[in-house]
Amino acid sequence: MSIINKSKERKILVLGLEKSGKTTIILNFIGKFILSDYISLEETHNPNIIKLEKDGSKFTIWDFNGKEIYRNEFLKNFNDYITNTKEIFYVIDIQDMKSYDLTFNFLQQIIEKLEKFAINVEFTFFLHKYDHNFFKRFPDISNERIERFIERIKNVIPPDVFYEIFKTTIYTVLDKTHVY
Ligand SMILES: Nc1nc2c(ncn2[C@@H]2O[C@H](COP(=O)(O)OP(=O)(O)OP(=O)(O)O)[C@@H](O)[C@H]2O)c(=O)[nH]1
Ligand SMILES: [Mg+2]
Repeated sequence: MSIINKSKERKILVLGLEKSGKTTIILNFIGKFILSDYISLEETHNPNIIKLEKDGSKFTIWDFNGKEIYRNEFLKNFNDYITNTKEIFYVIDIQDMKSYDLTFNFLQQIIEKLEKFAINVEFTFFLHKYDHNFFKRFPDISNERIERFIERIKNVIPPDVFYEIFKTTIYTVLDKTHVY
């Protein structure tokens, strides 16, 4: 794999199914911790491009809408979107087990395109909505399914592609205030 990224800005595409938490994660990334920003979230106007500077680096973040129509549009115009991309944030709603196959399928199609056009981008996977009470509501079996799903993801990524996998939830953004 070769090419891409001549630009100094770090271009990140944020992809995944609808309502998986992409915009939430971006708000978090840009340091917005105001609760009303999260509660009032609506589906993303596709794509929403956000420019920001963080820790001395410039970022351009492309926040996509995860509905099928927009996923197909993304795949159709893949070359236009992927130009200069350094990294893909891939967001998965870990609670939405019935959609595991669907999101895996979308990921697979993205990887096939990257391989076809010999483009190497880094991946960060967000196994999102990993809320603590989720595991209280579901027994161990859910954990096993998640582990199997993580293995599927690992197996589909080509060996020369750098990736990281994180378990995330908005509920760990906790502001602790000393009251006495
Ligand atoms: N339980 C739970 N809900 C979350 C978490 N993160 C986000 N949500 C909720 O999930 C819903 C969808 O979040 P968004 O960030 O709008 O999802 P999106 O992937 O940007 O959705 P589209 O733009 O429609 O593709 C919102 O109601 C969020 O409040 C989380 O960690 N746990
Ligand atoms: Mg969104």
